[in-house]
Amino acid sequence: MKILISGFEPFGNDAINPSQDAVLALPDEIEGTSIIKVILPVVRGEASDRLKAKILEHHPNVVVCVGQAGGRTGLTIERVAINVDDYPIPDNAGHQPLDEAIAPLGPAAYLLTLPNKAIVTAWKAAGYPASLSNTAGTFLCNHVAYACAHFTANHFPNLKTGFIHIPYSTSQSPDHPEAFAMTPNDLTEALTIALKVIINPSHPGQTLEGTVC
Ligand code: PCA
Repeated sequence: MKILISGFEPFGNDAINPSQDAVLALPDEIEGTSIIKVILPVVRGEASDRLKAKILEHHPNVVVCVGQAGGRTGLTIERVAINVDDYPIPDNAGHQPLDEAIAPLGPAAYLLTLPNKAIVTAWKAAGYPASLSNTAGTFLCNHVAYACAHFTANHFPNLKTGFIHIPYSTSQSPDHPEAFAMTPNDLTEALTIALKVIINPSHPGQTLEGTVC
């Protein structure tokens, strides 16, 4: 089994993106499963193109995308990605589409297919604040989640895809003193826990074969 996991480069006013650091800190193998890592630019089009190229290169069984959601007060896993680009700030190349479709002929939304609730349960059991989120926003994270789901629905329908938003890391606390943050080690551990749930789904009613939301 192979899992492709992506993080993002820093964007906006932040010099660090904890998703990049947490993804790169993961081991190359967990419980016999290869963990393939890729860091995506925060640039419309380029981010999903790089992810699609990695899918075509490695043919993973699962794709887990990870991004920063500064200001959230815990780990969140996304239930849905919507067919909307409506950027609150410009991306790293200066694009700021407003109310545009990601895929003009695509469906309005995709329900993502990771074992969301099992992952939230495992995070909570490890003592981390965590919840299922019903919006990935309308910036690059939602864009990549949607583009990945759309691409795989059309080309690799058995491939499971999903999106994890992590909060700020404590290494960003000097710039965001009031915001909730987790240590870099805990963020990497949280991703490891999510990957272990995906590798060994055991939550009743929710496995890789079917997500009960
Ligand atoms: N977070 C942004 C884009 C990149 C990232 O890490 C988002 O939530 O859309």
